[in-house]
This record gives sequence, C-alpha cells and structure tokens, in this order.
Amino acid sequence: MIDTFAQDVLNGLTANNKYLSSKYFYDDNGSRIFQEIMNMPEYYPTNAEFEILSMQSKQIIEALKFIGPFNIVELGAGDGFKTFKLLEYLVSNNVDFHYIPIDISQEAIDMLSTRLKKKLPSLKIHPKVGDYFKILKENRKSDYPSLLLFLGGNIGNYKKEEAIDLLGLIHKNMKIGDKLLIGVDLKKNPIIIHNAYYDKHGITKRFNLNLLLRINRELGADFKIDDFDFYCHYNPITGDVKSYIISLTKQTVYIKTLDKHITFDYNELIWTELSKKYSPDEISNLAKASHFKPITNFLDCKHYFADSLWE
Ligand code: AVI
Repeated sequence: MIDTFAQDVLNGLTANNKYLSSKYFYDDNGSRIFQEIMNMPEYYPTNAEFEILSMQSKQIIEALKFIGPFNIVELGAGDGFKTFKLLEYLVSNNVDFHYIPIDISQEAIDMLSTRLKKKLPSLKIHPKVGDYFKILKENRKSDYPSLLLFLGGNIGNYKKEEAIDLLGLIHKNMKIGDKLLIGVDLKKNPIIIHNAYYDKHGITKRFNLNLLLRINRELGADFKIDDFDFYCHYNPITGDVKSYIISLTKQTVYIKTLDKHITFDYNELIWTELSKKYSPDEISNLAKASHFKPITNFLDCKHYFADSLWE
C-alpha cells in the first residue's frame, strides 16, 4: 500500500502534462522557506494584510454586529503574526470573546499559545490541533456566534471549483449568524505580482525545488536538483500566477518507493502551483457561488489585498 503523497506524486509525474500539488511544499524545510518568502520585501501580501488587521480592527469588529460574547475561530493559525493585532485590539478594549486557533501542526499551535499567553495574559485561548471541519462542527454547538478567520490568501492556491467546494464545506459547518473573514490577494499592476513570485533572491525557486528534495527524501528518488530550474508567469487577464519546475536536460529519475522510472524531456515542465488573484467583483461571485453573502471588503492603502467579510 502506498500513501497519499506517493500516489499523488505517481499520478502527477505520469500525467501527460506533469504536475505536483503545492500542498506538498510544506514539510518542515518548506515551511521554513515559506517564512523566508513572507519576510521578503517583494512579497507584499504579508505587509498588506498586517496593515488591514492593524489599522481596521475596530471597523472589522463593528461590521460583525455581534451582541455579547463571541468566538474567533482561526483556520490555519500558523504563527498568528497577523491575527495578533486584532486580538490585541479586542483585549485592550475588554471585549468578551474566546480565541480558538486551529492548525494541523502541534508545534505551530504550541508556539502560538505560549507567545499569546505571555503577550496577552487575559486572552481566553482554546487551541486545537487537527481537522478543520471536525473542529468547526464541534464549534457549531457553541452558544455564541463565531467569526471564522481564513487569512493569508490561501484560497488563491485552489482552482475555482476546488475553492468553491472548500468554501461550501466551511459554510456547511457554520451556524446562522456566524461570519467569515477571508484573505484574498487582489489583481494589481502585473509587475508587482511578477516580482513577488519570480523573486530575484531565488527564494521561491528554492521553495519549489524543495518539493523534489522531499520526494528524494520521503520516496527514495534520485532527482538531481541542479538539473531543474523554476519559472513562473502571471496572466493579468485571468489573475493566475502559475509556477513550474523545468527539466534542464532530457533525463530519467528513479523513484524507489514507487519502483518507477520517470522520463523528462529537455525543457519539460512540472506545474506546481496556482496563486490566483481576484478582482472585487470576482470575490463577490466566489462568495455567492459558495452560498455566502458578501458584506464588505477591508483593503490596505495600496489596494493590494482584501480581507473580505461574508455571512
Ligand atoms: C500560501 N500561499 C498563499 C502563497 C501564495 O502566495 O500563493 C504561497 C506562495 N507561493 C509562492 N510564494 C508564496
């Protein structure tokens, strides 16, 4: 029996147009490289969303129209760097709420809880590790309304139908009165987007090639990293950033766990990631397609990024 990762690698690398899913970028090493990406000055989403949550916490909370205590449930809380500003605002205004960060990584949740307990000692925090939907289902039983946070623009990494499925599932696990604040990267000057993904430091290249190293490590493959390169391209009409690994020679790679030889042509591509950008109208359409009602968008001052509030 081979596991899901092995099966997905097999499916992707034996397809006519080769592909690998970007969800496999995030092993320990990949997560560290992603932190480096988020710290690059060219990767504008970090600062843009930080600005929204720092400067507009008051407006966001007012727009919820919650009366009395409520929950803030964060899907994929990670290091909680952006959410901190929102939590800090609520704590310093003595607002009655519970913070429920969810992540699949125990390590990330432990670090987040320790940091928050130190910085905001009066915060009522109930960290959870595990499957988003199971935890959301549990949360439906709460007497209080919830604000769900799905930040960072992760929805952009899903194809349209997949995004609608995922959001539909989130919707199914919410109760009447709950709201969702979702981070969405906006269409903008293509040069800004190009520089954020095709970065001159080569960090995004390392992020992509790490996927081949992961296959070497976990599936006993013999990818020679120097024989591959990285390319990405933004299409300002569709809003798609598509990332690829390029084979620099005609070559054969052996994957031991799969007992499979994979051949690559000279300049053959492996599609690794979609990072979709939306216009405000497209955000509304996405909300409606997944059974939500869009309320309002909170934008940073440059209009690079939106935290969109839906009910
Ligand atoms: C996690 N996700 C929103 C990032 C993005 O912008 O699509 C991942 C990333 N890929 C390259 N740079 C950042």
